[in-house]
Amino acid sequence: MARPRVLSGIQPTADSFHLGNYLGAVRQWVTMQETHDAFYCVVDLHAITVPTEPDALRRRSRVAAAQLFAAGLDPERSTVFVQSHVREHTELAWVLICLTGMGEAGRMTQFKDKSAKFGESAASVGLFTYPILQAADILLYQADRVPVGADQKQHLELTRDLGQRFNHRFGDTFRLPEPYILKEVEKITDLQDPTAKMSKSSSSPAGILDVLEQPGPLRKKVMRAVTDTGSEVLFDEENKPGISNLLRIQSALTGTPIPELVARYEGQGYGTFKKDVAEAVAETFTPIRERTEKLLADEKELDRMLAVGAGRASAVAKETMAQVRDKVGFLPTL
Ligand code: AQP
Repeated sequence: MARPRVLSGIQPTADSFHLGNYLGAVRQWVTMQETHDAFYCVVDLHAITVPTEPDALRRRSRVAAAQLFAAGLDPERSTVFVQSHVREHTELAWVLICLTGMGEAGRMTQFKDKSAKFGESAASVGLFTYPILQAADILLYQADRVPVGADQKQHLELTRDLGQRFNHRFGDTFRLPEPYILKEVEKITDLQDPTAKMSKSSSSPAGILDVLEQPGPLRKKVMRAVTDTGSEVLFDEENKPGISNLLRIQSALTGTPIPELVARYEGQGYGTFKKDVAEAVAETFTPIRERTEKLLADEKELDRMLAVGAGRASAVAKETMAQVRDKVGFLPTL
């Protein structure tokens, strides 16, 4: 039987992924390549929904791709590609935009959060239609599962709605994808503001743990993470959001269940616990950083790997798009 298909994407919006991206998404991607027909993309078209310098975009797209391979994606088993290399993403997005109601798009909370930064009228139309492009990314590949963090739940609901609407109006075309969200790591929070999600664009440098950061600064940041009053290491999201976030991180990185960690650090205070978290973060990130640096040292080879991914992705995307064109009523090109 054919393996279920997985599709996910990540934005090249910073010079490094952070711990939230890694635990909430990339680590699942690596695991899922063992059991799924895997498609993963660096979503550069999404990145330009906010003002972006061309040189920064080029650099960050390569850095993002290199980190994906360095984190364990195997180019033989996973199709890793850059979104803008496959033209069908924008083409399908347009068709889906025409099926989306203004009110429906206006309910997307990520747009509200992100546009608040510029003021809603200064935000681009691209930022407004971001979730529809995301729906196109997913539907184009007939994905069964989409591993993401909790912040993407609403966008996946829109994806299913649009897929269903298209199928209903034009006949069965798209597979409806299920989100794949690991509860334990669905929202890694900012070290300085443990109620907010750790985010490339909105966390302060002290609140974010970057995959490509050196072990020294990483350790320092964990040791300086905002903790809560009291001194006991307990999992209590409401009263101890800082310690609870660190417990979630430590549990995910070491594979130790949270109750076991709580028992281990009983009576030891925050210091010992934080030191161990810092160690686990540095140990996880160091080999990924080293492999990323190696991959970036040979840009030609990295670009070649991405071209192979784009070729495989295009073959699938073209097939879906041919059906869509015909069903919508576009004339064939002779
Ligand atoms: N803090 C987080 N905890 C768990 N998962 C997270 N993800 C992001 N932050 C966390 C997941 O990472 C994947 C890729 O994210 P993205 O690049 O599409 O951008 P995002 O979700 O908007 O993340 P950022 O860091 O906040 O980026 P910017 O600042 O560029 O918008 C997604 O699966 C996401 O759920």
